Amino acid sequence: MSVNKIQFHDMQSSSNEFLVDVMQGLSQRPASIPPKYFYDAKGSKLFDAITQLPEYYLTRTEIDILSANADEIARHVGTGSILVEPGGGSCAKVHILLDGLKPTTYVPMDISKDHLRLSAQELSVAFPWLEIHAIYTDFTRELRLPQSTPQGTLLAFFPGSSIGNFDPDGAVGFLTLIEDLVGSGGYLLIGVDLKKDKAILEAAYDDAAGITAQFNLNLLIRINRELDANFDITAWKHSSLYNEQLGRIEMHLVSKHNQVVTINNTSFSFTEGETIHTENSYKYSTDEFITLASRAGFQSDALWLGADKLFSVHLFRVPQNHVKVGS
Ligand code: AVJ
Repeated sequence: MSVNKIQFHDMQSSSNEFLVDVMQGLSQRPASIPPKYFYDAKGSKLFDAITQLPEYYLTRTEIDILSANADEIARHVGTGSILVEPGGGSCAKVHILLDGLKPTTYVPMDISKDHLRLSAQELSVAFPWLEIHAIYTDFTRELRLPQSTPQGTLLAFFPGSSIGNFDPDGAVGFLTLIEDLVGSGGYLLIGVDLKKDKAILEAAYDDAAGITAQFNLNLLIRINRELDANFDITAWKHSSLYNEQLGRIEMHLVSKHNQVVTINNTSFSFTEGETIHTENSYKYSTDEFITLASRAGFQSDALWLGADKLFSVHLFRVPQNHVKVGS
């Protein structure tokens, strides 16, 4: 049975982190909530729907780039690697790479347990030769491999422009964790959304069908359900704007009028027009991102662009002789 080839490792930490983060974020002005909390069961479904939208070019463009260049990626990295995917709960894009890359082991890391279990099982059926070590963890806090991971060149895969959720310094910090994980001679294959026309960017985050608006507002529905809160969902509206100066899409929830919300017996007041900042999605030119990754110790190995330069996929490597300052 292929199921013998799957191992599950639970490395999850605290349980009331969601409450702590929401209370903290809403106590500040401007108020904010970390975007990782979008992804409850409903939020994950809505995100899947977003990836199918005509305006949301990111997913389909990245899949096209990976499909067209899977063999070339494999030629760079070589076969027999250990493929690690932080946030790889759906194991979706990795399918494209597996036939060419032939890694011995795939290590998806995700907080969404059920999602990860099901997709790891599906993947194991489709690729019976592949060893899968699925890790339940919040990779934004913890990025380490289980002791039982076999030897081999490490390749981290971080698709989807998820790196855009960090601000640039945070992105360097996270890439440094990845650099540490893959070590000298290791690789990073990462999808990064490119700077482009403001109208194209804003449409991608404010679609005509209103799915992104639902995705944003679902955060309040989740808070009501899980944290004993009383947000009036109809009193908030979705907003998505490209901040050209900072090179990022900002998503906010805008208060339609003055209101008071109670969460876990604590009251929070919001005035009309006040916002809760729910997500940043940074966009980078190819040069900007290569410079950013170099701050984390990565060297550019290859770069692929999608049709109309809508999206980029970078392959980085940690130089063999790379010695870290201070170690
Ligand atoms: C999953 C963070 C890459 O920023 O494009 C999509 C999330 N938010 N529409 C992105 C998202 C609104 C997405 N990432």
